[in-house]
Amino acid sequence: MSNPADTPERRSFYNKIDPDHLTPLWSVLSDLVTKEPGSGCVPYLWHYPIVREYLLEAGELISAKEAERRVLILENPGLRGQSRITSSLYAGLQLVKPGEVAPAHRHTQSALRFVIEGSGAHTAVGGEKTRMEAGDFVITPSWEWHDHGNESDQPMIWLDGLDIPMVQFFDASFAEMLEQDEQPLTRPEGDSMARYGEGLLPVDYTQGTPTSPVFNYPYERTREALEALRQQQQWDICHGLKMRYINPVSGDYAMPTIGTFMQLLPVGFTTESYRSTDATVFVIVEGQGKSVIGDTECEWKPHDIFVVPSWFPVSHIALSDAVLFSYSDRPVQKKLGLWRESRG
Ligand code: 1HN
Repeated sequence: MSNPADTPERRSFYNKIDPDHLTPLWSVLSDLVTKEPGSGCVPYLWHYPIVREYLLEAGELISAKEAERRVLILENPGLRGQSRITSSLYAGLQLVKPGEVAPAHRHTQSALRFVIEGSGAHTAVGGEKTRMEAGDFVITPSWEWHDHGNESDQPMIWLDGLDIPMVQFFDASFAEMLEQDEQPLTRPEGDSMARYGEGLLPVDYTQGTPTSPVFNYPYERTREALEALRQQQQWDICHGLKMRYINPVSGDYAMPTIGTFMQLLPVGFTTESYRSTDATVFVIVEGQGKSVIGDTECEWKPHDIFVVPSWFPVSHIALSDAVLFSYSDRPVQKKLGLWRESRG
């Protein structure tokens, strides 16, 4: 499919209608309705040690309080200047140093934290504090107050994943700061896990929002589940052993706009080529290996971050036992009836 050629008569017609804010569809149709996905989003891998150095340097340049959030944005090389790692999602690496506070605010954008490094720093969400460890997946639902602090003696670094481009697309951004740096705590630490995350729910509980009421999914539990399941040796040819994080109330994804996943690939495992329409951000939790994304080869080590664009075939090769966290806009595409995958 290509657009009809311009002729002098046609161009003069286009120029004539232009001041009235009109433009011909036939000149742009094949760019609007493409045979296959193709946004400009490209495969790319960020080596963690490089970004980590820069982030620590940023830590000498500006405080978490002054920055509000001290973050280096991971910008897809094909989408520079747009604060996007994929067309629909944002990613950044955030540093909170010992003694710092990232002040309380709230916004309509939903956020996930995936903890890369450090131990014992906290985030407070909706009146409850949770201490974070490497590998934990932590949620900040839309419009919940959240602030971060670090009472440990080491810097903490995590990946922020947000649905910023989606909210931008819908022009539905609202945000506000709390007067105090830290929100008042109304529930003890562990309350939401006990209430919602133990295979139990308060007897008359009905959920008001689409986001999981569990807001910290500790890596310790996730890793234990993967380890128990690997004993079965039932490997999916495209995914190895791959689980999705759920909202225990509905069984749906933990967040309405972002799907999150954790997978284990045993040493020597090579996945069959797989593609899907949800461009996906991967974080290496454990292990070493390589992913072939279209024609691009990405060699990875722990804490590296890479992106697989929509409809690019991907195959992973584990050179040691490997654990990969990933996130994408799959819940949205599925709800809209848009999501497609192709295996093998
Ligand atoms: C945000 O609230 C956080 O709370 C991190 O840590 C990154 C990027 C854009 C908008 C809000 C946070 C963010 C953000």
